[in-house]
Amino acid sequence: RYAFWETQPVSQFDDQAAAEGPIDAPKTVADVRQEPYTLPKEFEWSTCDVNDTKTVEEIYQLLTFNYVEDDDNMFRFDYSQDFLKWALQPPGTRPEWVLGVRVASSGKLVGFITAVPARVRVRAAALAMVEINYLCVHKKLRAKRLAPVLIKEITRRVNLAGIWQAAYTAGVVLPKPVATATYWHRALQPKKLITVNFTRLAPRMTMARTIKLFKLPAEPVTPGLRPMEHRDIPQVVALLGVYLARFQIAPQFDGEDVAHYLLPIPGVVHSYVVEAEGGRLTDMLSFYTLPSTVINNAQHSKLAAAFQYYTVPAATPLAQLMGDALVLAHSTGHDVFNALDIFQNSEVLKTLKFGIGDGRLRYYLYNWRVPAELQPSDVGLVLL
Ligand code: NHW
Ligand code: EN5
Repeated sequence: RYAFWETQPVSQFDDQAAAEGPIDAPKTVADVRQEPYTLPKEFEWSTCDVNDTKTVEEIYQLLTFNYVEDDDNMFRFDYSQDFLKWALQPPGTRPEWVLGVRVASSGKLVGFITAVPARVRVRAAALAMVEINYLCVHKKLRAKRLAPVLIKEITRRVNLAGIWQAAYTAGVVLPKPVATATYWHRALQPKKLITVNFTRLAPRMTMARTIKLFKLPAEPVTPGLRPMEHRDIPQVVALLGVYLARFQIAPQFDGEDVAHYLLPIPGVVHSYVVEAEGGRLTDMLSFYTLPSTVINNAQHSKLAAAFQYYTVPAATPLAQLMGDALVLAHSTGHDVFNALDIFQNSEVLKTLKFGIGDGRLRYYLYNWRVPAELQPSDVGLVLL
């Protein structure tokens, strides 16, 4: 059934109880194959420099036309070039982990996969990992077994740095999810969402009543809420450290990580802190901008989605913080706010008028076994 994944050090569906921890026998960098894996002869490997304007444009084009779609092929993610440059260069980035496949004769980019370093805690174990993302094969080259070669080559390149575990998410079912999360959606521009068939007018609802139902205030309600700044980094590290400790799987962010992943970047990542008397930060919220192409619609070609990122409720209730995130996403031009049922979100999604989506997001670990599948509420990790 899974000709490739059965050969990999991942939990299998029929795994009998085994000890928590690595699946492969321990290795050293000296054990790692030195030569790149062999591609079919018409293709070649290409390390992609995202700071090169031409290269990032090529990556953007490949993903915009060939990356993830919903189950009915109505929307396709449209990660911006600024987003990709941000997501692919966190602290500790290695250039050889932005891996492309090109057609040898023309140089056309037709395959892609990336790894970024991350410290991720899985239950009691803090692991030096990579996060794998942006696996993509051009639509015309599907089902030719290129994906397994991309995965093996990025694994080799990561292993050469002495890293043996990875975390990744996917909509599809593979051996074997560590958790399965569900997407929820909160309409910010209901009329547009209905026009593009992202959602439908509810039975016995008029457009006017729908617009009123989803109307949001112009300003957030939390006193002291303001955009995050550089000087906030130490306090944000502390807030996140305390909060993420509750989850069974969560990143461990240091100051450099927080600076990279959370300082606001216009049109990419939006982060706000709640400042109390004396400059003490009590809570934070963040979301990122990830538009989708609307695949076949006469009126609109893009959908502007905001995705919940890291949110830390402490002095402010989660429902209020998330409510303010909706207000801020609305006022910055987003059409919909998406969140998963991870963190403590399940407690607030319905109250905030989120509706359940048709998409699932499975969380996976490479070369790490957990004793049992986790609940979405055990997950404190967001991959971009
Ligand atoms: S999930 C998004 C993945 N990308 C897309 O869905 C874009 C649209 N689709 C495509 O581009 C986020 C192609 O359909 C892809 C497959 C490239 C997906 N993950 O080449 P073949 C990520 O980026 C397996 C893993 O013939 P294709 C996370 C499939 O089950 N495996 O198919 C990425 C089959 O294996 P099997 C996937 O359609 C994590 C084999 O690929 C997969 O032309 C990567 C078929 O290959 C997916 N999303 O290309 C793993 N989709 O066993 C990282 C299909 O069933 C692991 N497959 O025979 C860790 C590595 C690092 C470790 C370091 C210690
Ligand atoms: C790597 N970082 O399925 C991630 N999106 O629900 C890669 N559905 O937008 C893997 N089908 O439910 C990502 N509207 C996997 C996700 C792939 C994309 C995906 C889903 C998530 C989605 C929308 C549109 C569905 C169109 C038809 C959806 C209904 C929402 C509605 C909101 C208002 C209240 C009722 C429900």
